Amino acid sequence: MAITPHPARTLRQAASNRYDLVVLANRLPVDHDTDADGRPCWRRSPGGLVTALHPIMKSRAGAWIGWHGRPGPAPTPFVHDGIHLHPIALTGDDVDGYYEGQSNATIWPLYHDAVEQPVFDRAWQDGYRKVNRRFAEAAARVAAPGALVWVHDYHLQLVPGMLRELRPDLRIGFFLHIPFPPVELFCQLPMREEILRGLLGADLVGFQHPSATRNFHSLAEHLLDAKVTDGKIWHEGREVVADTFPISIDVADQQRLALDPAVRARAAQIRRELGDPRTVILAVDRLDYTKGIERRLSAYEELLAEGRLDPAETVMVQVAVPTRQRIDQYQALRERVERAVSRINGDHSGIGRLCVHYLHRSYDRAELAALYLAADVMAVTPLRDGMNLVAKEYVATRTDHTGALVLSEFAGAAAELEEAWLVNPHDLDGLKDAVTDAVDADAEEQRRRMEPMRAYLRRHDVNRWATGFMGRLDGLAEDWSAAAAA
Ligand code: GDG
Repeated sequence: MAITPHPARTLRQAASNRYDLVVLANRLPVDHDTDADGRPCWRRSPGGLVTALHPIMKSRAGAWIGWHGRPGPAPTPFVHDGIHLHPIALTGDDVDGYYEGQSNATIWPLYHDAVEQPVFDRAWQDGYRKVNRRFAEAAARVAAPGALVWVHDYHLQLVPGMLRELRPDLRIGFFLHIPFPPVELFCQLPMREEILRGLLGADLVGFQHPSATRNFHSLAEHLLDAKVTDGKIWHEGREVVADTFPISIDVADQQRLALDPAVRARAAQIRRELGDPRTVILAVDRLDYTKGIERRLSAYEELLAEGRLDPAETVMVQVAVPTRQRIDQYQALRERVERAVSRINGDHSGIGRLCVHYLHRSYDRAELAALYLAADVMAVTPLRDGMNLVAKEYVATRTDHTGALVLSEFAGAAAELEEAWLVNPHDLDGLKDAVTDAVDADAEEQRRRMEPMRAYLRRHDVNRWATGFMGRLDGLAEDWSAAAAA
């Protein structure tokens, strides 16, 4: 992974340039790190968004605006790995109000079917407005005349509207990575109209799943009396297109990892370290209440207790990546999950033979790929999820068409990976049946399901997602220039 010294390589020119393509996301695509000599440096973040946008950002010499991850002053704009990075400063209060409060304790649970109670706090709303304005103003400063600006995710829903006021010449796209809720739920939001108007500041609004797009259309009709025809929303004399663009992964790169001899050797070693069980069931999630970790553990616990899974032959590996650890609901979830894991292990494990390996940490991509290779069954059971890239990564890793994916109907990925064992995670009996069916599936059944999913993914990789969205926005821009010239 490329490492650039920080901030010595800052390019002064980056601060003064104006860009034809500007991306805004809560986080910059780099993380603070230290190099081999202990000096601070930046390291490219592992996330899928970075991978997706990197080639386009490089070829179009784009700029990326985002938070650098620590409260306090922002570093000077700099270039990393060919992308111009413009850090946004967040104070400690901004982190509390905008990020942990309004974004992650209000909007996040509400947009995920309120599977946890959203918290409404007026001070957080002000923080959200203030930080969204900061992002919008930064974009207004660096975008070239007529530039394309692509705003990402639920943290920045006011930005399109704010930016349109500041710079009506820009073409603005917005993509929501998480679900968009039904009207009745959305309408709980005290900022509901402000957020909807913010989103409608974009020319193109993209969602992961057709149901999210439909919810957005209905909301515009319901709340603003907007006219919706053919996916276009007429709002304040403008046309806003809302459509579905399911995100994906870098399939070729995932396959490359899966075929790497070192990764394959590591997968074999993992199985040995787990005691060479007949069945390895794997789950990989951020430790988030939307991911259905507790339901999955309950299903596994009941299957062991009923003797439908043999604890001497079955191991579950649960990777639970630490996330949002300062938020109360996440601390409470961690306690509940850890209690459940120790209860299952107390009741069903033996000496040197754990039923659940619970790993509360993050892993690099190679180790994750080795885990995917080592797993007979991958259990992805969110209560609600925008897409779920882990499910796609598992399928892309299984180059020999073995393995079995149990996938929640409430993950966006279920609309595409239709051959998985699709489950309703709220239906514990259904979930248990799906897990045992997947455990018992023979090689032929595994191939029958895996082959079409792999073929689908090869055709729908992340590059197609990024170029599809950008191409659509570019196309809209061309339509308008032609209309203006006519
Ligand atoms: C949001 C939406 C939507 C996981 N553990 C480690 C690690 N990961 C990587 C995975 C995967 C990514 O993180 C997780 O993506 P998901 O899609 O599963 O979930 P969210 O983080 O909730 O993402 C989601 C996504 O945005 C994209 O639009 O699909 O619905 O909620 O790529 O491999 N990466 C590393 N170490 C880990 O331990 N490096």
